[in-house]
Amino acid sequence: MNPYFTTRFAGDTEARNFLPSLCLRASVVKTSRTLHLGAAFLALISLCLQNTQASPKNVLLICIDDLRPELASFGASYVKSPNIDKLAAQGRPFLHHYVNAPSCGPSRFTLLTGRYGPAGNSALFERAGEMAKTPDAVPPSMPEWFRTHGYTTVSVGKVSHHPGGRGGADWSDDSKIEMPNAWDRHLMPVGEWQHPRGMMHGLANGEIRVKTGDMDVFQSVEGPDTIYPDGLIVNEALDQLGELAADKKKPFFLAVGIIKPHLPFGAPKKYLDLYEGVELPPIPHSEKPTGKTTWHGSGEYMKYNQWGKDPRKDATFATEVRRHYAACVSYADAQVGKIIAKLAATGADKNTVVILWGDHGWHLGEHSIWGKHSLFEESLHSPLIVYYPGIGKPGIKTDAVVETLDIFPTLCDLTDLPAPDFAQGISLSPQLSNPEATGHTALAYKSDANTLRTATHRITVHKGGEVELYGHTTDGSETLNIADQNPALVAELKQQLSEKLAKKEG
Ligand SMILES: [Ca+2]
Repeated sequence: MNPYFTTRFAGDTEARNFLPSLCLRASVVKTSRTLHLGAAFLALISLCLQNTQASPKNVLLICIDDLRPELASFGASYVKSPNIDKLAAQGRPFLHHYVNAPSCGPSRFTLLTGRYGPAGNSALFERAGEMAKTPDAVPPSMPEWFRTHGYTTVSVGKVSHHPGGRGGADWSDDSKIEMPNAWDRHLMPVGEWQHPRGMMHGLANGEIRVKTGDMDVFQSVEGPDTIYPDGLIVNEALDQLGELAADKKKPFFLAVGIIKPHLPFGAPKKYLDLYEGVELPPIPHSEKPTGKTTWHGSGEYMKYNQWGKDPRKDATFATEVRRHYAACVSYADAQVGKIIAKLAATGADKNTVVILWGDHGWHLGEHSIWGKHSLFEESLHSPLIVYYPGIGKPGIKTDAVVETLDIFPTLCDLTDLPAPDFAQGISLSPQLSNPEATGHTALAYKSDANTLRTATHRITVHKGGEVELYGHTTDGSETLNIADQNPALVAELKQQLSEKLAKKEG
């Protein structure tokens, strides 16, 4: 028996049995047949019916790959993201949500386990290896926590690092599971793309990445959504949503992972057409930083075919790349629209918590980086929206600094599940009740450096001891390292960073 479940099940059962036992006592009251007791009985039985009819809340988690918080609802009016914006208008947009690592695998690790983890992309597979060796030493993942508390858990698309959650050469090996015990079903349609690995970097009509240098860095082919991989993923998600909502006996935890706007930037042409005549603002702070930073040479991006061009040297081409990224955002946004519309069509929208989450940001030329993998704001800042029926102050944004780690305890709060005491985040219930509520610091890490974002500063400490300190109260560009001028603040923030890292290692 996993020690993380033993005591929690007992408490949970007790809590859920409380209302029915109250109703039983009410039926005893009825035997008195006095008028006032009869009225009290009717009132109480009505209350009991209301409560016993209230099903546990479902969870719909929408993960979007490499999505910058550059959306109309987050202040970028030139981006066409009407469906995400509608969700933001009905829920709580978190304007300062930070991921715990600037890469898919380790960022998704923290979302799905509620714990800080390794910095590499194989973080969840490493965890699966530990589970095989010493299962009792590994706390349950978020979907496993919901599953063992009565939920049907399903993932479709890229939720964990590998779309579909399997390893092996083509990411389709049923004997290599990325998150054991997590899902009742973990699905990844592949269509013409042959396998999940083909879908991950697929372009139109089944083109899969064989040699990266032969694959175009962007593309826009005329056709329906299903000529690119996310169209298939979302069609499967709609089917699953219909099936899950029809099951009135069990609540569901459905996670849907949309792959765009991850590289290569391919989307149906109609989404690129949305940007016809739209002027993108200039790239802010596009200069390569001086001094020790986490700047890198944009290796992931540069591997693709760019027809001999380079956005770092060619402003016209840089704009073209940015327009294709924006087209991919609009394509992903359209998929979100379909999922939310289906949720409403099933009626489950009245009883479902919706989370929309980006797994990290992406530099579109800021600091002369085209990609993620840095510890600058652009890599770590991503969209987070939380929605549930009856949320107070819908659409009011919060500036509280929060981190991905916080999502697991938040979802437990919103669904009345027991709080997972092994999870390391902090519930966002205060910000959901009151958008003015303050947040906390956000930790992020790479193998060779760690960073802490506060409401006013970012400190980055390299393994070699070098320190970057940036102010965020007047200028968010992170171009001026003020560490040398602020030794006392550096010492204080290094201490805070050490405390968070101790929690990570603990
Ligand atoms: Ca990603």
